[in-house]
Amino acid sequence: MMSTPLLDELLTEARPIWEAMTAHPFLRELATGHLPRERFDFWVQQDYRFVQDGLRFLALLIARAPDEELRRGLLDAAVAFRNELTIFEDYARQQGLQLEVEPTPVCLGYTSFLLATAATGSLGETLAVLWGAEKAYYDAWSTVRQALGLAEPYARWIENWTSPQFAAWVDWLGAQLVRWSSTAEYPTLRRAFLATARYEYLFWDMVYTGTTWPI
Ligand code: MP5
Repeated sequence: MMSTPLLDELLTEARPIWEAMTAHPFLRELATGHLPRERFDFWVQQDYRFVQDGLRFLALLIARAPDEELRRGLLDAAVAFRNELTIFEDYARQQGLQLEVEPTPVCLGYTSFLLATAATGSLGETLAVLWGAEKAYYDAWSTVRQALGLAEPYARWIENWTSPQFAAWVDWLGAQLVRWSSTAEYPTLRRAFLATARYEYLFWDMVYTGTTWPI
């Protein structure tokens, strides 16, 4: 994985929440085969919503990308996101799981934060948020893979977020973040990255506890 002073600084500052995220009971129970299937299915439903809004976020970012290299890399990612939706849809079909669900407060909060950043944040801030979300999934699913390998029924998801192609995409994004941010905006980037790490933790916690709207 790529390492630069900026990326190291972001990860170092977020370390406590990052470690809590990768050690979350949802991931621990998933990795040891003890996660109740209904908890996993709840994650499937909410993450499907997340990826759908992730595509809208990417589209906003593509529209703002100042050069061809950034635009094309993000376009390739949009195709990958689109293909990822079929993993969720295939699973839902096999399990008879409904995917048309309302986003929970945490899911809605996180996706609203993403879309607001892409619409009104700086380019560097938006890349910091995207790199944070992708690196979080790479690290989270890598801990699952270390314990479980490519075990069913999770193999396609584990493979999706731990493959060499995904690792290369996360690295490329980190390089774009370094390329498109100035040292003057580092404090803003740190805040955006930390908020992303906190939302990543909250997302696992929300699906683990089943936290949704009160009524
Ligand atoms: C990702 C995700 C990774 N699917 N869900 C959350 C809550 N965070 C990050 O994004 P992608 O588009 O699936 O690679």
